[in-house]
Amino acid sequence: MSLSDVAEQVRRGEAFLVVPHLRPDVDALGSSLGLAAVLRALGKQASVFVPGKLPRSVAFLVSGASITTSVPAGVRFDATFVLDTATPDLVPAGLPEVDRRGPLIVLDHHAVHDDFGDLVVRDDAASATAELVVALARELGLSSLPAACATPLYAALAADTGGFRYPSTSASTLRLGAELLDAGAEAWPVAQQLFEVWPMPRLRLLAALIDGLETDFDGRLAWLRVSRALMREVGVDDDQVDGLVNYGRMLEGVEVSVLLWEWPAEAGAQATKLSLRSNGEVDVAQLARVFGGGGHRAAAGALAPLSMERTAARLRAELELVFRVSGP
Ligand SMILES: [Mn+2]
Repeated sequence: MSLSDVAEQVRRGEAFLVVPHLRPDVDALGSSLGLAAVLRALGKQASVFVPGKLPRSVAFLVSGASITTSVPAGVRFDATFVLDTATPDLVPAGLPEVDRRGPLIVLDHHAVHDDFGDLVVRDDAASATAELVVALARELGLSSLPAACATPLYAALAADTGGFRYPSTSASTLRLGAELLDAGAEAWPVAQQLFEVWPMPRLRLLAALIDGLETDFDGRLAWLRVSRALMREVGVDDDQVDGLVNYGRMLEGVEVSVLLWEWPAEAGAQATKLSLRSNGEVDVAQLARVFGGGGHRAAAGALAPLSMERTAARLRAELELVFRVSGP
């Protein structure tokens, strides 16, 4: 399937539902807000549906009524877009029945993913899902990008490229960034929201994490662990743990950084969230796959229905194979 099929659906429809993945990150929500702005610029109706509590890290993207926490009643959508979502279990619950939501259109850039959706455009060469939103806008004949999509799409690009640093950053990524600045995005305020202005509890959590950092496999692996007890002690919630795995990768010699994160489990069950980062040598998306997750070569994650210790043991066994193959 191609963007022209998706564009055809848009041309034929009037009202669209746009949904980022659960606990949306900046690319998921920024792409959703950007797509809604593109659809509105074409004279369509668009609702961005984000149920539940909005992660603090993406709150800066939202103003006024730009998102809704419940699907508007009585509206029949011509299609529902699901953005930046690798697996169906990351699609939020509460979507309308199929006769009210229309076909499910997936726009995504995850290399490792499940197959779901009625129309799927997935390009793992795209640095962010935001790139696909812009490509769709062009396919739909928008000659310039509407001002309302500038900041959310610029933020999405900057977030998923680590501030235009990761190998996914191409000349066209930078050209698109420039175009979004021309359309009204501001580089420094976005960068501050993405990479600076941390609340004190998050800095304290980082200090505790670095304090507890352990290396393994002759320094090629960094382990970071976050327990619920530590989170309570420093006063952070789950959305402030996101992204801290990157600090393990900063240590010289580390090829893979693992953050194990005790997940709130129901009815006595145990669960552990894994965040994985690599310097590009090891494909951590394949490791995440072992635990039913997905992601990109250098950044991936999963939720394991296991205790932290059992998750660590299972992952270590996998890593033993990986490191044996790739050699020192
Ligand atoms: Mn993304």
